[in-house]
Parts: sequence; structure tokens; C-alpha cells
Amino acid sequence: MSGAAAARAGGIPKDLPDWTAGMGPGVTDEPYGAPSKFEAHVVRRNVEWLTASTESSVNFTPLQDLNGILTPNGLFFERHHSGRADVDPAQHRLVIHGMVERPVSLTMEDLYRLPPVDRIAFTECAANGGMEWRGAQLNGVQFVRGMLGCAQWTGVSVRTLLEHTGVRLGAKWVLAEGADNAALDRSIPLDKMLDDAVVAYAQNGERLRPGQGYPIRLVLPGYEGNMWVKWLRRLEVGDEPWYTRWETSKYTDLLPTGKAIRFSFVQEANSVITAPSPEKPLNGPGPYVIRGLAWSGNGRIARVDVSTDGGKNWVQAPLQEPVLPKALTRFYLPWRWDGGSALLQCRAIDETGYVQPTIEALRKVRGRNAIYHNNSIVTWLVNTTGEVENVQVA
Ligand SMILES: Nc1nc2c(c(=O)[nH]1)N[C@H]1C(S)=C(S)[C@@H](COP(=O)(O)O)O[C@H]1N2
Ligand SMILES: [Mo]
Repeated sequence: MSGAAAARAGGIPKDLPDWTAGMGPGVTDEPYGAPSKFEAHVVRRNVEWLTASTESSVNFTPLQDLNGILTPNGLFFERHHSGRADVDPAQHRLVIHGMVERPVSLTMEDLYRLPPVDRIAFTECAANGGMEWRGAQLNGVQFVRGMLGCAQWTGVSVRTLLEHTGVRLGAKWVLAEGADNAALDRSIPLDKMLDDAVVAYAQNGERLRPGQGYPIRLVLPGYEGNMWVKWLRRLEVGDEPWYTRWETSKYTDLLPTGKAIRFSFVQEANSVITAPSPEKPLNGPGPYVIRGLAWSGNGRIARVDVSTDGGKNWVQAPLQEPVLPKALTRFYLPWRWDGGSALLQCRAIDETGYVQPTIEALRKVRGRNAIYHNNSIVTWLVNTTGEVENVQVA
């Protein structure tokens, strides 16, 4: 349509708006760009009552407002145990020692001179969804599944680093330790480290943000976020796990019997509808698109099913390319809302054949007092007003 035709059709306002009537700022006012002011509501949020302090806390990614599979760096959720460390890369070192032939202390410059890899992978806190074990509690996709982000990570593969140092016979585990005040440390199987682990210095094209571990963090595709040590300063190779305080007190999955699951590193298949959602209500009957995300720490998403009647009937949702292993995957399903109430659900099936469970099925195994690894099906109740509510159905 031409401008004049659009104006006749009522498409252009009679009074020229400011942005058309005059010139905008030039190219020097904003050396590092920021989103439009009209997008000011798209921010990370925390839940005040969840943690005693904001230093040992979490903020959540606004999944409801994002598109595609990559999370903008400024909106990537943050989970810190002693606040966000502000590390000077010139002073920072990565020490690799223990059962290696040639221990090293690497500068950031040393790392940058090694051949890099780029890997797209999701990061998910093991506590994602953890507030929902006893019942639906938080009304929003941001809070129900927002301890989640996905980025293209660039850095040096741990395999390259360990080829450099050599690994002694009998080595089986690697301890990774952070330089923040929490000095978070976790034991990681050597096989995983040699498979696809990365010491990353960049995220989505730019250097890591301080909140994501600047200048370097460990990337462990498919594994729980806690093991992705930020502000990484040390890798120690050994023959057994260390059972650090993070492994024995926190980040342990307790069963109703009182026993603990010994190792539960992988984030199993999960999915959520990002719209319609509590933050994205419906505005009158008619055509909509059900938008969602699916992911699995065990590989690629093979299929996503969507239900509008609380899991009685399912239809397969088309997956949007790219469908990458251990990365967020998009699905879009056109849907006509008739104005009646509906129970929206999605469930992910990954390439291992694993099917995302219902909350009831998961509770049978894990009880109601579990904290971590709640990857159960999320249910949104669409009311006849178009409002959407987080509920759980048996
Ligand atoms: N050094 C250090 N690394 C850390 C943490 C921390 O507190 N200190 N938090 C961990 C937890 S629990 C999670 S879920 C992820 C979160 O990564 P993000 O903040 O980049 O989203 O970082 C992990 N790495
Ligand atoms: Mo976490």
C-alpha cells in the first residue's frame, strides 16, 4: 500500500507523530544500544519472599516476551550465592592441576590464543519449577520456568585444555571452582568434561556479562545450572568426586524415604507454553498462536504435544528449526479460541523417547517436599474472560 492509500484507509494518523515530523538522534548518542523504551516491561524479575537476601538469590528470564531460541544477554536469568563478582580479567587466572602431567595457570590471553568452539546450549537451574512441588504457586511463566536461558557460548573446549595438560591414568573426576565469595565448587565426571564442556568467555557474540561469570565460566550442556561454575578459577583433576558442600547439603535430590539420589546432573525433558500465559492473556475469541519452548538435557527434542483440554486430547505441534541438542527448541501451534475456558498444556518428548511427566507422576517418585528437578507438565487455565492462571490438574 502506498503512503497516500494507507492514509485514506486510516492507517496513518492525521497529525504526524514526532518520530515522523522531525529527525531522531544520530548515530553517536548510544554507543551500546538499548531496547526501545516501549519495551521497558521486558525485564528480569525476582520473587521477594523466595530468598532472605538479594545476594544469594535468583532473578528470572521474562520468557513470555522472548522470541526464537536465544536469550538476550541482558535478560539472562542470574543465580548467585554470594552476589555478582566483578572480576578483573587482567588479574584472573585459570589453574588446571591435580592428576595432570603439566599443571598450568592460564591468563585470559592464553585462553584466547587457543582454538575456540561455539556451542548453543540452554542453562537451567535445578530449582527451576521447584516452587511448584506442593501446588501451583507462582502465577507467571517467568516465575514458573524462568530460571532458564539459552545462548551461543564461545570458548575453549575442556578437551583442548586437558590435551594441553595431559591427564594421568585413573583420572575420573574434575573439580570446578569459582572465584566469587561463594567459591562454588562442583565435581564433574571427566567423561562429560571431555565430551562437550567448554570454558566460555563469550555469550551471544560478546564477552560474558558479569552476572554470567565474566571473564570465564564453565558450560556443561544438558547439566544442571549449578555445575556451570561462573568466574571459573580452578579445575582439579582427580580419581573420585569431592562431595563438596554444594553436593552434600544443597543441590541434592532427597527422596521421600530420606535417601538421596546420588547424581542427578542432567536436566530432563521439559517444556512450557509462553503465550497464552498468565502474562499474555487473550483479548477476545478468534485466531491465536500457542507459542512455547521445549528442551532436554539428554539431546534433541523429538516431538511436542499440545492439549487444550487438560491432557485428554493431544495434537502434535510443529517444531521450528533449528532443533539442536541440549538447546531450547521453539514450537508454534495456530489455535482458534472459542471464548470458552480451556486447560492448555504441552509435553516434550526427546530423542531418547523420554516423555515429560505429569506433576502427579513425578510426585509419586519424589514426594511433595522435593526442591529440585521439577520438569512436570505445566497447565494454564484460560478463563472465559481471557485471563490465564497457573493451575495443576490431576
Ligand atoms: N561461582 C559461581 N558459579 C555459579 C553460581 C554461583 O553462585 N557462583 N551459581 C550457579 C547456579 S545455582 C546456577 S543455576 C547457574 C546460573 O547461571 P546464570 O546466573 O548465568 O544464569 O550458575 C551457577 N554457577
Ligand atoms: Mo541453580
